[in-house]
Amino acid sequence: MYGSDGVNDDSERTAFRRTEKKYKLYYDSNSKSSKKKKQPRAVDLSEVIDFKSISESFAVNGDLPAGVSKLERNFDRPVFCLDNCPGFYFIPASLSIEEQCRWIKESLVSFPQPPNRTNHNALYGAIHDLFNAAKTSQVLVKEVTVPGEDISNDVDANFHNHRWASSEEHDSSVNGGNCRSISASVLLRKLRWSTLGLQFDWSKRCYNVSLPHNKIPDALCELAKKMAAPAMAVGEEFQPEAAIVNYFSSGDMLGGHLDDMEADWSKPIVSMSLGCKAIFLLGGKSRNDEPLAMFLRSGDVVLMAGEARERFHGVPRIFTDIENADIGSLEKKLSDEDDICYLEYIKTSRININIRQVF
Ligand SMILES: O=C(O)CCC(=O)C(=O)O
Repeated sequence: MYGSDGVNDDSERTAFRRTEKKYKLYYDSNSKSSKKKKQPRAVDLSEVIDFKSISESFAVNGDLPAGVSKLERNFDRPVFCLDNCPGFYFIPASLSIEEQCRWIKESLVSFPQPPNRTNHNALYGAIHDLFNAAKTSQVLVKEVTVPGEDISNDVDANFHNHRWASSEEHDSSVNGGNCRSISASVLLRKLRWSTLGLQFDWSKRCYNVSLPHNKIPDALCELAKKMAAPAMAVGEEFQPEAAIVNYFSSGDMLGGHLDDMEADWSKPIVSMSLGCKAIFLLGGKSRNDEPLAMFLRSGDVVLMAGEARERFHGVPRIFTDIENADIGSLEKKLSDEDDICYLEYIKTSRININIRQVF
């Protein structure tokens, strides 16, 4: 799902691709070659819909721009809709700062814990306690126990028999024996997704109900049920059965796609944004349809249900620079010594938790 930096032949072929390219992070070519810090290429953001300012002016004078309306439904904050996109709902600043901090921490500490799977499973097997290991500068070590084994020819790169070791311990074992290692902080930076509840099998693009899994934590279920309400038929309750947590760092993007593996598309996907600001593209049923671009900030919730689920969507850009990341309140809230490790991560990252009813 993550796009690469490479500009390939069909990169300009569809309207969706062209818009992705417009907003994607590129560095100015002349600053790349110099010794100076690379500068992101300037991009025109004037066409990006900003629901924060829409919400602020709506609160002051009740005005809304053409094409945007407020859902006439009892909810504890304004829910905005796009007139040309039934089933799409935007709830700006829906999560309190406390909720944002809580779910950032859970996303880093508990969501990647087995039996939940992450992108690291394929290469390293199940990894326990990744965030704490990164915090304490641990390295993941695989000891090669078979005498005479040639590591370089070992095609099975799985670290299934791994353990965490301190750097010093690791250094001494390197001196004395045969082992491979990777630091926890590198693995944390390379964490791209984790899955909660029913586990999604990316290779087959389907839910694999036979994979071991835990239920989605109750508190997240309750939150998702509450947030889903504007998109649910009156009297029906959303049933959270699976969630995908996406982790983005600077330069990462989520290419245009559909989420089409759930049985009942009338049920919403509840999508929560945490950390650095991003651009979200909402396209049409074909990649040839021109997508709308909108900002997603920490605490925003998006619902996609019914017809909106047939629309291509993606995230071409996250902003990690101080002026644009828009995480001032999070920075304040996470400034205690105990929370610095979370702050360090989220200052240059974005997390998206999207929760689904599968059946
Ligand atoms: O990161 C986001 O806001 C969107 C995530 C998404 O579209 C997905 O995981 O299917």
